[in-house]
Parts: sequence; C-alpha cells; structure tokens
Amino acid sequence: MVDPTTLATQVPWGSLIKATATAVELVRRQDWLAEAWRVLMLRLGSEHDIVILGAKGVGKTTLLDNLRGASAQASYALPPTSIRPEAAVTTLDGARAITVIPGDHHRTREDALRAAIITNPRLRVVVFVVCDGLATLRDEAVRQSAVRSGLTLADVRKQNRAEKLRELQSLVEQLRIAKNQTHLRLVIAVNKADLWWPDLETVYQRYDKSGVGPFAETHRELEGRMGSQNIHICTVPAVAWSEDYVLADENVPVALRNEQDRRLLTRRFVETLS
Ligand SMILES: Nc1nc2c(ncn2[C@@H]2O[C@H](COP(=O)(O)OP(=O)(O)OP(=O)(O)O)[C@@H](O)[C@H]2O)c(=O)[nH]1
Ligand SMILES: [Mg+2]
Repeated sequence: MVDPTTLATQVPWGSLIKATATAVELVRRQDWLAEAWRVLMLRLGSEHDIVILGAKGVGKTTLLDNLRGASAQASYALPPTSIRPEAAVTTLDGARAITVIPGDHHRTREDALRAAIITNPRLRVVVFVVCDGLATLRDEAVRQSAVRSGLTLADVRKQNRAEKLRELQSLVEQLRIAKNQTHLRLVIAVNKADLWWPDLETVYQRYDKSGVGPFAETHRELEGRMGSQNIHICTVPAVAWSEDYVLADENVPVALRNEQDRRLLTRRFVETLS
C-alpha cells in the first residue's frame, strides 16, 4: 500500500506524476489537511515565524486559505487583492506565526517586509510564491492594456517571470541584511500547478536550485553567500485553487483535475514548511 506521507515528503518532482496517480489512500482520509496544519502549528510553537511573500496575483492569500482549510467551505469566495499583511496564527504574546505580505508595491508593504524579514529575530521560513508567469491580472485596466498592446500570453508570462526574478533578487538582498542569518529556510512555492502541470520538468528546471537559468543561479548565489548551513533552499509545487487562466482569446486550461493529486501536493507543501 502507498504511504502518502512518505510520498508527500520524499518523492522528487519527477516521480510526482506517478506518485499522485497511486496515492489512493490519501483521499480516504478527509481530515488530513486539518491534522497536517495542527502538527505544523505545534511544531512552530511561539518561536518560529513563517513569512509568505511574492508578487501580486500569484496566489499567496488563496494558498494560505487553502492551507487553513478555509477554501474547502462551500461559501468560500476568492480573496480580493490584499492591501495589508495577513496573519494566520497569533501566539500568546501577540506575535505572528505566519504572515502573508501583499504583493502590491506601496509603503505598507515595504514596512511589512522590513518587520517580517529584516528586523525579525524569529524568522525561520520564507516562502517565496511564484506561478510560472501565470499571475492573475485583476486590474481590468492593466489587463486591457496588455491585450491592446498586442501582448500574447507567452509575452505576459515572460514579463511576469522577469518581474518575479527581480522580486527574488530583492528578497536575496533583504536576507543578506536580515537580523537572523542562521538556520533559515527559503521555500520557493511554484503555485498554480494545476495549470503548468504538463510542463513539470521545465518548471522544475527553471525554479529548482539544481536547475538552469537565472532563478537557479540566484538560489545558488544566495546559498554561496550565506552558507548552506545557514540557509536551506528548496522548491515545491503548490496548488491553491483550480481554474483556467484566461487572457483575451488565449487560455491555459486546468490540467491537474484530480482532487487527490491536488491534496497530495498541498500536503507536501505543508510538510515542507514544518
Ligand atoms: N488556477 C489556479 N488559480 C489560482 C491558484 N491560486 C490562486 N489562483 C488565482 O489567482 C488569483 C489571485 O490569488 P490571490 O491569492 O488573491 O493572490 P495574492 O498573491 O494574494 O495577490 P495579492 O493579494 O494582490 O498580493 C485568485 O483569485 C485565483 O483566481 C491556483 O493554484 N491555481
Ligand atoms: Mg493576497
């Protein structure tokens, strides 16, 4: 029988396709998410901080809602653009255990980043969310302008990836001057796996530190600067929601339709944080 926990924590990306197809046991346990979340909270205690960040529209808030089980409710509505940091758990002394920093660039965000990363002595895990260029354009004017200027979906994805790379490089600079410089974990969560799943190998190569290209190089450079004993970088696929991505008359359809596959990825993601 397949042990879903082993699968979720140990299988490399390349095996996930096969692994997800056989993880039948997982769906029998409807309470796994609540349990995984409870264990994570227990492990965190009051001494750790997880910071989730990334550009707007990559799915940070949805990911958090998904992790907490909120998006499983029938009444769940997708969140609007976040305008302030979101805290998922508070400890007794009022400190945040998990913080989501909104992706928009305004003053609150800079302050929130400083508090969450640079001056936070409890910082342990930074989750940098990307989505392989499929960031949702919620601003209709921006969307229209992209369409009017003749940008194809491929152009938009390329621009988005370049923007995320700049974000990652800016995060690297912040980590360099962060108060806590030891035992940090940087998790690159490649969200919207339901959409890019057919390109699994390419996406893995693009974002994992063992891969090729500027993201992988940035990871290796960061590890070289801080020392692998002080920072551990890993890349995981994530899926927080399931819907086609549409830009004008082009679209990326949902490819990962199986609920049990999505649950397995979420479980693996939760375990990466703990
Ligand atoms: N297909 C798919 N769409 C997703 C997924 N996660 C999020 N989305 C879509 O992306 C949109 C944006 O998600 P949010 O969680 O609000 O994005 P955010 O990163 O919090 O953005 P800001 O609050 O602006 O920083 C959602 O409204 C969904 O439409 C996913 O895993 N798959
Ligand atoms: Mg948000």
